[in-house]
Amino acid sequence: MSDRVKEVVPDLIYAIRSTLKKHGVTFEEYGAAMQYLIRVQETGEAPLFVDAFFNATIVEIDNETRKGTQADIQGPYYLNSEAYQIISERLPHRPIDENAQDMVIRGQITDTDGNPLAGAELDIWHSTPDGLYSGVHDGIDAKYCRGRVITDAQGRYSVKSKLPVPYQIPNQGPTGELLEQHLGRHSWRPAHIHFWVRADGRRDLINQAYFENGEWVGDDCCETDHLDLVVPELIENGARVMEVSFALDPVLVVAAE
Ligand code: MBD
Ligand code: FE
Repeated sequence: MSDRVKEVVPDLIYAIRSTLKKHGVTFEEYGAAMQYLIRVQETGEAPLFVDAFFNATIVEIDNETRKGTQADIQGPYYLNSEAYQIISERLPHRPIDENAQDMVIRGQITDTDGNPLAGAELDIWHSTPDGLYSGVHDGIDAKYCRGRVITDAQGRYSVKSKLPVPYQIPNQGPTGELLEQHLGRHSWRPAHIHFWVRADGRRDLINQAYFENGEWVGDDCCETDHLDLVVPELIENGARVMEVSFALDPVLVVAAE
């Protein structure tokens, strides 16, 4: 790891220095940037800020060595493994979301040859129907809109939940402010469902599914263009069905030095 730091960090510093020189950055601007970074830290937006600008690049690199389903950005709101209880039927929702639009998320996990993977685990998380993440925003209990499902003998899973909506990065915060006020961009992500899929002998896959015809699909402020999983519109018994299947690559074998 420390060898990697020696390899990567000097290049990073060089790239930043070249940019500062190219634009003749002044003391005043240097100070403003410093204050900005302090604000990112103080508002707790460091994970959001880093993911908004750099997560998609790491995903791009990771995808170069995948033959199965391509990965997508994780985003800042996974929390940790302990936040995920095994769910057999439905992800918990807040009592106030009882009348929100129902959703079914279902699909199959296979290897890259199409063989079903039984006992694969999916951690699933998404926003509340009013665009908030549990355990992160407004003191919402971390159990809501999160859960772990296990595939059956055919590699299939199915879980109910409530429909998420497009997500706006808080625009009073430094990340949203940079996007909107200083870069002239917007701060919206299309509605999405996050997945972290694991199976024995397979490479972990972090992914997201999007809604066909959803607002901001293809115009994500986090610039992820891995929209392989834009799920066609399907309604069954009043519930929006999200058919989301994944083909998992074998674990990466790193060549010995
Ligand atoms: C999100 O919900 C998200 O998934 C990402 C990647 C960034 C900000 C908010
Ligand atoms: Fe998200």
